[in-house]
Amino acid sequence: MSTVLKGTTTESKTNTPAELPPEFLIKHPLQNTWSLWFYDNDRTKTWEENLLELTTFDTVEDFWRLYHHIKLPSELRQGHDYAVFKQGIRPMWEDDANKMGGRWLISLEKKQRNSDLDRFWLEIILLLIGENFEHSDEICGAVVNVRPKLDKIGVWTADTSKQQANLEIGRKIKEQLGIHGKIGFQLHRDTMVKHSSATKNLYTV
Ligand code: MGP
Repeated sequence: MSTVLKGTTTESKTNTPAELPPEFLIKHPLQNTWSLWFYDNDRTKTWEENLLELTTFDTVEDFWRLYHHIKLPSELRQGHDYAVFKQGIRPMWEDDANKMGGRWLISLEKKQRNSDLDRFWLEIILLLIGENFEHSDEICGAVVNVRPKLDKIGVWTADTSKQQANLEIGRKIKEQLGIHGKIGFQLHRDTMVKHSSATKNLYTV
């Protein structure tokens, strides 16, 4: 966990809970419980062994507390990932919830690590946990890969055959992130067996 925690800072003195009005103590529940995963990239371990479920959260307040205590994607070491998935779904192709699914893929150029990576990742998490898609039930989770070549953010959905739902999700992602170019949706079963760096798109928006 220390790899993802921000350095300790001296906390400013805040009011104790007893001094706050009651409305400040109410936590706002999320529709789903979400898990935060971290991919460690330890070369002595298998891909699956490197995948660690760090914690879960199910309120708005617990999300922000977590968010402020962990490193931003741009602060992670290259080769590391974060994933935020609905509790019970592992961020891997093999999970039953992902087997028939795919991902909307946002590839970022190197210079976008400074300008866009952290902002895009936060926007995506807020879209997910706020259930801001018309077809939120189709959402499994999202992954950010920090890589020397291209950083990537993928939004994973459950069923590639649901064209309308997937297109709605893709359009919403583009609109929310302010992306002007095209983004593509790829089947996990194609990504799994790809032989070149490019996997063909099933949908583009
Ligand atoms: P990656 O971490 O998703 O992308 O996959 P990266 O590092 O940018 O590499 P590229 O291939 O997209 O250019 C890297 C490798 O991790 C894959 O080739 C697999 O070997 C392994 N891997 C990634 N995922 C998401 C899975 C998964 O869901 N299941 C399994 N078994 N291996 C995976």
